[in-house]
Amino acid sequence: MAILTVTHWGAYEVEMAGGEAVALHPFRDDPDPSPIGLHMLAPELDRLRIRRPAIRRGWLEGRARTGRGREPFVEVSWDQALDLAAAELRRVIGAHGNRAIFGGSYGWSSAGRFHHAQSQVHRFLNSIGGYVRSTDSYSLGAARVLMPHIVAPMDELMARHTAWTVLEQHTRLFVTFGGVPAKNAQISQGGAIEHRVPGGLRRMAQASCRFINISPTRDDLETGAAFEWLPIRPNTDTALMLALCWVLQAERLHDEAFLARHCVGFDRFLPYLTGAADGQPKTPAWAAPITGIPGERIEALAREMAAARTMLNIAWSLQRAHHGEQPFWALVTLAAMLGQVGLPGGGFGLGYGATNLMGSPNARFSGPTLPQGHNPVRDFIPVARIADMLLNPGAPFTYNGGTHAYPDIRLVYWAGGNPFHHHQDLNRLMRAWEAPETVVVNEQYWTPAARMADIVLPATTTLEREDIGYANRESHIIHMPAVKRPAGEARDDYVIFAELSARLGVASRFTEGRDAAAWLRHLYEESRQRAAKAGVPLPDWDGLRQAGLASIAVPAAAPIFLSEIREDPETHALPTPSGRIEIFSETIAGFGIPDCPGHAVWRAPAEWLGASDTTRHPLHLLSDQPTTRLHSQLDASPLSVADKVAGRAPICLHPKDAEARGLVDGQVVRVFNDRGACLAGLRVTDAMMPGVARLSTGAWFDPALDDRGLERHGNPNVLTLDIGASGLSQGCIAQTCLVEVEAAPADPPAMRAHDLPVLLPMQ
Ligand SMILES: Nc1nc2c(c(=O)[nH]1)N[C@H]1C(S)=C(S)[C@@H](COP(=O)(O)OP(=O)(O)OC[C@H]3O[C@@H](n4cnc5c(=O)[nH]c(N)nc54)[C@H](O)[C@@H]3O)O[C@H]1N2
Ligand SMILES: Nc1nc2c(c(=O)[nH]1)N[C@H]1C(S)=C(S)[C@@H](COP(=O)(O)OP(=O)(O)OC[C@H]3O[C@@H](n4cnc5c(=O)[nH]c(N)nc54)[C@H](O)[C@@H]3O)O[C@H]1N2
Ligand SMILES: [Mo]
Repeated sequence: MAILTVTHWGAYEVEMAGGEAVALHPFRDDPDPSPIGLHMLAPELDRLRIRRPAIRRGWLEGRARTGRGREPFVEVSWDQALDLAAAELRRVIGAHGNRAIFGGSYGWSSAGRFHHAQSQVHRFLNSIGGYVRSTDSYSLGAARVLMPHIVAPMDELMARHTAWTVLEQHTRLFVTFGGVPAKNAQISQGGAIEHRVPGGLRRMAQASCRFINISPTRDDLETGAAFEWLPIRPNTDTALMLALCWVLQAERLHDEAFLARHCVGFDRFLPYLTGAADGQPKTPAWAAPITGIPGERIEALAREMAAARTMLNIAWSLQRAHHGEQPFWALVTLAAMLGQVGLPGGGFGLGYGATNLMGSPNARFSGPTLPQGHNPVRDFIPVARIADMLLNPGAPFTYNGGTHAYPDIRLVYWAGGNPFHHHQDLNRLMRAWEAPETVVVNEQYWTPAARMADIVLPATTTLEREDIGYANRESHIIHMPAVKRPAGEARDDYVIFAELSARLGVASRFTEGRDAAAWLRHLYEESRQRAAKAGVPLPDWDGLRQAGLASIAVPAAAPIFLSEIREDPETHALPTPSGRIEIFSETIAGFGIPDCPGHAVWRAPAEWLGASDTTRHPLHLLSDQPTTRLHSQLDASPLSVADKVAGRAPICLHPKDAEARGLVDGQVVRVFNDRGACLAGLRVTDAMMPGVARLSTGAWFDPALDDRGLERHGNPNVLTLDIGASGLSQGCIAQTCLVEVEAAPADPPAMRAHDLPVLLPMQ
């Protein structure tokens, strides 16, 4: 029996020698294993581990709030670190209440279900009286708020996508906005065990499904066959979708019966579409100069969609943009007008390719999760409003129809995320980060977030602790034994929080008298009962530990997205106010939010290629997800480092854009706008649309603190814009960003993100 471990990017077989893991190999049942995990034992990663608890010197000596990210750390014993952290939590709660603790702690952490850092930190903070939380995600900020109003909550929709086997059989035209990037489908939250997307796409192409990729980048689709690429200006897809809708109604190709039976509000949308409401018909001739796609192609495309079994797909990145609600709403509107929603292989998909989940057929049940307890604190922020919160305590913000106020935060606790990876406008976040009195971070590696903390507590990795691997609709549930001794003095997050709870007098509330082994058995057995109810037999805990894994059944009928509504829209009402698809939402219209009215609309984003003045920053920067890692995780691994250009993150430009600037492939460039500047390594490729630059996320933030403004590694978030998608969702808008690129200064400064901070012994 193989020893297995599970990561978000896949399961791996662990080769052991002398009781320790020595190598990792692809899981034999995975048809398309990801290379990301093969390097987890690399010495390049091991040297970046945090080995002892560490306290920033200025904080230790006088609680100084400046100096984060600049000062050395003093290494201390666990008892000293835990005593300091517990005393600080007690002080802040005593002086300001639990409303002064921000514990949103957004981030992906690791895959195992018990040692899931967010669940651990939330449970801990709840057991000491609560914390300010964050809502939604960076992934789906706009969609998570919009979709429940118009179709259903995102989690529900994601888990019910039409299976690849059905697409293969029935879909004749697959039109995707933003590709189906196989690089992204390497992962699934909790662990992509059987990678199905590359095979699914290949089999669809072999079954002669025609693909059209509408995207600023060609290479986010690979089907093994030729496909049509329609390059589109970033952030303009809504205009294109509206024009497609316009052609359908002008040519009476829209499905009036479907609209009448399954939707509400088409009549309220129609006057906007035809221009009766605002004097501007949303014709192909109107959309062509906005999108860069010829009007005749738009017209023909609408007819092609109406003539074939058509699946419309949209990448999540489209809603990670200013007015990001609109492309999702317009897509649903377009799919409703085509009337194929709920038919095998027709309708719409929300991110085939964004993760391995969509289109996976295995049975669904709720897996093991650590209960988080009760949070009595009502204050929250939409997740991407963290800098606003820290900079403007007390200021109002709108969210999903309500008006709220930013809390006054004195202590930030982070475990399992990297805000200096994920947030926009990092120079602004650096300023905001000086506001809290104390920042505590549990981390495995000396990441940018760990380096920006005051109290750093070293956490174990997946390989160093026993856990359970499980993800929604994956093929297996997997026992993950500890296969390695912890690095240095690293402890499990669970042990760290149990120790802090004991110091704060709530040990039994946090642990319920269980150690990690007892929790694993308890959580697994609870989940096994839920699985049994869903018709999925699983072995008991001892059985799973012995076998290493158990497979999860594939039900006889493969999922067909929303097919039940076609049977009977009354019995299978959607969880919207009307029970139907809402092309017009009375609820959203009733909120009276100027930048998000009651139906899909085109609104120009704050920055785009059609803006009235693009002379200083003429390139649209896309910061998509990286191919060789998950976000900032494992950035120092050999796989990730091999993809860099001249030691910096690669920035892709079209040959014409490179030539116009006198730049050549392989050189170091400076990417800049008024918010910041970074160095990057130039990669020239005709997979880009002219005018568009791509700098994937995840290069560890490497600010030259002596020379404010120049980031040395290629982290796109020194350039991105930190405003909300709209007053409805306040979602992250990383994809709305203009920049310019020029040659880097001679002798550019060396990249230092993978150096260790200065670590001093306790005097
Ligand atoms: N410009 C731009 N920015 C973006 C995006 C974009 O498209 N463009 N995308 C956004 C999106 S969709 C997302 S989801 C975010 C991702 O942002 P994050 O999820 O914050 O990024 P990760 O690098 O995955 O951070 C996870 C951290 O948890 C740590 N960790 C892992 N396991 C454990 C553990 O067991 N215990 C502890 N204590 N720590 C652990 C890892 O070392 C790592 O530092 O980024 C967002 N940022
Ligand atoms: N390897 C790897 N996989 C990942 C992740 C990772 O870090 N690494 N992160 C995971 C996470 S947390 C998430 S949320 C998902 C994110 O999934 P997505 O948000 O879908 O992924 P992105 O890579 O940001 O963007 C997908 C494609 O959209 C295109 N695009 C960008 N803007 C536009 C636009 O305005 N119009 C059109 N038509 N296309 C556009 C980009 O060119 C890109 O190729 O990925 C997940 N998968
Ligand atoms: Mo995400």
